[in-house]
Amino acid sequence: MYIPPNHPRRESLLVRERIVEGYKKGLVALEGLIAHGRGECFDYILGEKTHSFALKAIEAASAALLLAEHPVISVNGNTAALVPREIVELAETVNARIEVNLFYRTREREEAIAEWLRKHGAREVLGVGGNASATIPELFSERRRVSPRGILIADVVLVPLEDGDRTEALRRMGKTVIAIDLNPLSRTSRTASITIVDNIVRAMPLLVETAKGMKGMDRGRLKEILRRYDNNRILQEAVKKIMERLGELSRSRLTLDIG
Ligand code: PTJ
Repeated sequence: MYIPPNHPRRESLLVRERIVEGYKKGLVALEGLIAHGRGECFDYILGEKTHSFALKAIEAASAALLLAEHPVISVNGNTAALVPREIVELAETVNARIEVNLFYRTREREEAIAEWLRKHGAREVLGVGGNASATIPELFSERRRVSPRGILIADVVLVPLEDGDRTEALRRMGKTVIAIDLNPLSRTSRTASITIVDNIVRAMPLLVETAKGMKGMDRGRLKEILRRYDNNRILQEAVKKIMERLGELSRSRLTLDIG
């Protein structure tokens, strides 16, 4: 679809087109389009920019990934469609494995996503077909099926656009869970160890850049960053920002002049 360069909602519409394209390519679930719309709504309220609470979470996430022994990036349809290059770059930077893990799992979509990631440079993609032969306890969705070389043994898992049940199950297994979710009130956001409240299209490039920048830091400094990090405070800051933005808007002129 052609979007004029001066369209006021151009950036958001271009991202929406990428999700639709992802659906047409067989990467994104139909439900993924709805999930994206929910994200758009929060992003709109947050002013479609990265705030300081997200930057602090990105720093902590980089520290956790760099300190991890078995870091894993869990990839679903929306994530694959929006940030395939960044997934591969982050995996290379922090030495993480990439695993496809779908809520609405089908063999076709699993394979299409793995192929798409390989096309963007991924050397190995776990979680496809018989490869996902282990099970996460207490989880009943298709997300329970994981790779014994990936999520099952991971100590740190990055789960962009996740569902609450699995975040909780992974935490119960003692893993550090990093979420990227525009909704600071979602169960995922509230259950994760580190929540990046930002759009994945902005957060992932920043996460790659930050992790690259912190790669040379000594482990003591990385541990100190993690020790000081407080996810509850970060979520409170995100909710405060939403209130602030709505407060400002409620006091401003809302009607638009058209002539
Ligand atoms: O590919 P599958 O089968 O694994 O399915 C993936 C979806 C995303 C459909 C599935 O995980 C799902 O239904 O997710 P939920 O429960 O709708 O949660 C998605 C969360 O991601 C919501 O809290 C949204 O606000 C948030 N979100 C949506 N788009 C973005 C986002 N957060 C950050 N960046 C986005 N672009």
